[in-house]
Amino acid sequence: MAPFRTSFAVETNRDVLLVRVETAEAQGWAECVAMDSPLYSSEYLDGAQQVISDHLLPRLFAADELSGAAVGGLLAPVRGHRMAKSAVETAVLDAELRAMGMPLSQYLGATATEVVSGVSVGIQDTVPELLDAVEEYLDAGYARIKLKIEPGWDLAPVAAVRERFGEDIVLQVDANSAYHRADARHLAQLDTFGLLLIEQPLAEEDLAGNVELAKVIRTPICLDESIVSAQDAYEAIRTGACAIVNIKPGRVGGYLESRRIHDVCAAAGIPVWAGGMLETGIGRAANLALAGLSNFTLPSDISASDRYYAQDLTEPITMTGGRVAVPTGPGIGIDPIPEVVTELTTARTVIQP
Ligand code: OSB
Ligand code: MG
Repeated sequence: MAPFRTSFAVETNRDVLLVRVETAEAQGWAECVAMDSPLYSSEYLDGAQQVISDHLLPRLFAADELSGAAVGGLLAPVRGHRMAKSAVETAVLDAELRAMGMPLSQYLGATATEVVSGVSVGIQDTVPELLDAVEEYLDAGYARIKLKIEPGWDLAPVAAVRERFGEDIVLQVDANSAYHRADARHLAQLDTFGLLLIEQPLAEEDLAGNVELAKVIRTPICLDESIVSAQDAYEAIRTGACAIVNIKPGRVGGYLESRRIHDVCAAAGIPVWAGGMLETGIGRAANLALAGLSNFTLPSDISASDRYYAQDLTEPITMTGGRVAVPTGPGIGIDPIPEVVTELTTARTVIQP
């Protein structure tokens, strides 16, 4: 993949953990979005793999009956590890829905047939390189541009993009928690650029900091890392810590918790959009199903497969006219291409009851 730089890391290769569940009726697939190192959040790939094998699956094997809806309760005694839990729950749900012939979108209650597609643009070495990258995505048809920012790469790149592409492009920024409360006045200078939102300006734990920040800046604050449950979303909204929520199923423990967050936000009049974690087609397809819910009113970080991957694990997900179609097949609605998975597989573990 093309290198993707954020305030927390540079990603040039992605090791992907796929979970495949086999039941008597069907098989189900899911992608674990944990990254190599615990820099975006505390979870990381090897840890996720270990907690799935040693702590999550034994709890499912011990259950008399299993359904996607039951997984959350069975895994609740295990603290945290939401990305790992999400992968397990989604694979079980996918198998169940494939056996029933029901798309995940329908199961979740989604009605949209396509989703407005935005693209996340990493931190570049120079502003001209950034402008080239943004131009390429706008030419491709992406409906919204998100710029990764960090101290030293914020006002100037945003100003340059506005200057070059005008007021009409939909633009937002993501700090991945790189700023502090003391940076409020600095961040307020972003207000002149008409940004749709600023994502996760402060530390994951500093919910109250956003309440303070919101008194100083006019750009709406959207939370990503800080929201790991529906309860968090409720609390952030109640206290005024955010005006918008980014929902990532991995971060919050799965698609069912994602739907609860969607519902909490909808009830409070808070718009949501689907975040991304550089997923392959497996994770991307499931995110599309979720993003078809009615309160996903802002463009999502669900771009085409070719934004990151020359060769996806599935048939490529494509974007046309700034939109990506919600899959219509049963379950997540997409399958890994066996030869591609075989070729790229570096390790495989079979865990049985
Ligand atoms: O903060 O939204 C984020 C990628 C990896 C980890 C965190 C984030 C991101 C992105 C890219 O912004 C989203 C995508 O295109 O998948
Ligand atoms: Mg983010």
